[in-house]
Amino acid sequence: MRIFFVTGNEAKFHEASLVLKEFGIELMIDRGHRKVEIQSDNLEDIVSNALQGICSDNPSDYFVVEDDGLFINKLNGFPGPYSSYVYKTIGLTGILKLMSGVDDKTAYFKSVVGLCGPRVGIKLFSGVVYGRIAMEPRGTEGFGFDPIFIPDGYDKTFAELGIDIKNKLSHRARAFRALGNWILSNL
Ligand code: ITT
Ligand code: NA
Repeated sequence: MRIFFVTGNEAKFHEASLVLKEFGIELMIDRGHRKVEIQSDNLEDIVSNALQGICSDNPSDYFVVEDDGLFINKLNGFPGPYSSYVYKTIGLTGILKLMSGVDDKTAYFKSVVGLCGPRVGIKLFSGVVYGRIAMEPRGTEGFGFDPIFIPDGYDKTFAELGIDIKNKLSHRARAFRALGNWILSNL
């Protein structure tokens, strides 16, 4: 089975394809379609809306869209659904500044993955990884907020741990594993 992943983020694509490979599912990157993102504080709404347009135009193919957020507890879940914008504007240093002097550094990543296609309609899957914000950026692997996120059970950031460990426990790996399991038992 072949699925198109509509994303502009090659690193997300790479991580997701390694996970779906475990299920014998081939993921192809789709740079042609646009993931139209509505303004919403809900990752699920963003994903279903983005999928609707794509799938009604291409009813015989399978498509996946993913939206993520980094939710920092002491900041009431900020940046959450605004993570992409916040990453591009204030960036890692901006987040670290907001967190300086804050004792509770706990945070989590959430991924919502949506699938649409024949015999599916729209199905949503999610994954979460809990952890904390680092004191300073560390590590060179990964992307986005990886240099400042330390998953529970580790003392290193995702950017230090690398893709093999990240893909065992990340929000994305968990959401795509849920997708893979659903496909194996339903399609
Ligand atoms: P799409 O084209 O798929 O939308 P994107 O990079 O815009 O790709 P999102 O809007 O889903 O992705 O992601 C929101 C932000 O969260 C974005 O700035 C990423 O850098 C960051 N992010 C998402 N997953 C991450 C991960 O696994 N590690 C670090 N940062 C991540
Ligand atoms: Na995005």
